Amino acid sequence: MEIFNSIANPFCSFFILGLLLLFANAVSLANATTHNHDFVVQATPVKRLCKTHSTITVNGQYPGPTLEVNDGDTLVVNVVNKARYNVTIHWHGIRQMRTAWADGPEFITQCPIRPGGSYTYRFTIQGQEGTLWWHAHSSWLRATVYGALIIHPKEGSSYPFAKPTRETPLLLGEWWDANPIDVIREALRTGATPNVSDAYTINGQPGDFYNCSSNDTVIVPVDSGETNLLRIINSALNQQLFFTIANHKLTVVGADASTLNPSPPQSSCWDLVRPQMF
Ligand SMILES: [Cu+2]
Repeated sequence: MEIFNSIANPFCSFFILGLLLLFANAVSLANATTHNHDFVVQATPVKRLCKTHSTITVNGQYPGPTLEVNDGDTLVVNVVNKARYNVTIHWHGIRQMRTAWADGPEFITQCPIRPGGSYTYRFTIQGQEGTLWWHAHSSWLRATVYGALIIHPKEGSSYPFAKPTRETPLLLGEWWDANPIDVIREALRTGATPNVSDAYTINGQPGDFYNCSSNDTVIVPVDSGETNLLRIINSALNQQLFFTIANHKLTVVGADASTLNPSPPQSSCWDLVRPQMF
């Protein structure tokens, strides 16, 4: 009997500890959500700088859809390739914990999705919050196949700074008045640097300095005195970009899906080393 007790007691404590761990795990997973999305990669007529191109997009949108999740959530994205190029999607800045095959760079973590094929990415966001982005990781498809990936704090927790009045994603990009795939192919063929882009874009729009663009400038409405959270993504391919707002100071509260604490730096201009996200 005594022998039985000395074995049974430690076993019993391990059993209870195991039950407690299981329970704690279930509680932490209770609020986590699984987000299902379909990404159809397809040629879409897009008119910029007075000319319509057959542009590769996701779901016909340029830039592509914005994904919004909470820390702890799972993303399931079924990518269907209806374009004539190979494609993969990279989830830029996501720490792929035990899901390295979902990272996306072609020929590094996966074979490309062939025209007519599909692939489902599945991963969980763990311990990250802020602004990231997703983009194609095959050739130069990422010139037009990209979008914002916004990670809100875990359900029930808040930002470590005052709640902003508004949140606005700003995706800075480049537009070629040509097929971007042709631009990189030509550069590889000749050994020269790729042709520079024909316009810089904000949320896919070149703005009113460019031809045929004056009606499509991105306008973010703000009221005097309010605090705005700008989610700035440098989705340009080749250029280093600088971001500033005339007569305003910017406070950086986070970078690369981490918040900066406790005293965020202030400046009037930020240098965005590609492809950083603030
Ligand atoms: Cu990337």
